[in-house]
Amino acid sequence: MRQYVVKSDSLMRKGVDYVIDVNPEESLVFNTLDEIYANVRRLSKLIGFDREHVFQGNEAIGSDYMLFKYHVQINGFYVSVRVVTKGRSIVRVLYTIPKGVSLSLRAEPSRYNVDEELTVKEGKGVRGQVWIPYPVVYAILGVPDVKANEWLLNVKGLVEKEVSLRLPDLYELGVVEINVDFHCVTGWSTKLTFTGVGLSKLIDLAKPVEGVKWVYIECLDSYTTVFPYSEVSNAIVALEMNGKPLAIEHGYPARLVVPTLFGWKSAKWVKNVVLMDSYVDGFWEALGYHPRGKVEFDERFKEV
Ligand SMILES: Nc1nc2c(c(=O)[nH]1)N[C@H]1C(S)=C(S)[C@@H](COP(=O)(O)O)O[C@H]1N2
Ligand SMILES: [Mo]
Repeated sequence: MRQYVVKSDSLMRKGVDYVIDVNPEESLVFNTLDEIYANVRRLSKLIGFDREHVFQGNEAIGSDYMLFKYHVQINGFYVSVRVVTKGRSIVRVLYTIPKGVSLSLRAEPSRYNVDEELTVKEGKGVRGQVWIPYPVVYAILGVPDVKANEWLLNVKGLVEKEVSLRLPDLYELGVVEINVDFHCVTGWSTKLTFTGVGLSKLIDLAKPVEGVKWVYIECLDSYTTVFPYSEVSNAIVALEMNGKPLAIEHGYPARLVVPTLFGWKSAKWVKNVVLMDSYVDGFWEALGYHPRGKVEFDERFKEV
């Protein structure tokens, strides 16, 4: 088993000090809820966390994964325990440790090898999605207070010159309209039309330097996410949805749309596009979700 400490600025916003990401490595097979519990308690004890876990519920994530949730109360704080299963095996256990809880757990700094995660793919296609007529609104860190006049979209990181654009500047770059199948990792899909500027157009203005591998996104609500640089050609900075300016809850003034990747990569209220040469978790990635999230490979959770 490997257990890593994971930190994320956006999780901090939710009062989470750090996450412990446990990858059991050996195959932990279960048939009943009791067996999941017993396996997870055993892993918990191995990291020095010997407390009763209270079962909260579970949900299907696509057709291959289930997410079982437990919590443990410590001095009035909740440690949440998220157990990712695939078929009849436990693939990951994630503990979110809130600020204010002092625990000394056995975990090491992350040595997560993201390159390993991106290899070995057998494009089996997306599975377990249900089509719905309109997208469900998510705002895990709340809908931010947007001042469109002051808003700037910045391209920074490994660039020759940082670029900052206002909303009218984006329209001046020229917009395109795309019809997309939008897939949320939790299992719904919907058809949408977006109007916006190709992300590569913005990035070209900033003249990226050699060696960029990842795009890290920071939003007004402190939400963050990340995806491979090679996906930029599929992405747009959307300003309109279904022919109307983005509604505030859908990301006004601008959101990313990366139709080849699951919905959590399509960050709303986007503020900074940061080009990087190495991988850093965003909000959901720190909670076990996939670094790439490619729909055609059904990439929902980290597995290595
Ligand atoms: N800033 C921000 N962007 C976000 C999210 C969020 O909570 N905050 N949720 C993501 C998820 S999980 C999905 S599926 C889509 C949903 O887009 P919608 O809220 O416009 O339907 O937004 C993504 N972008
Ligand atoms: Mo989602």
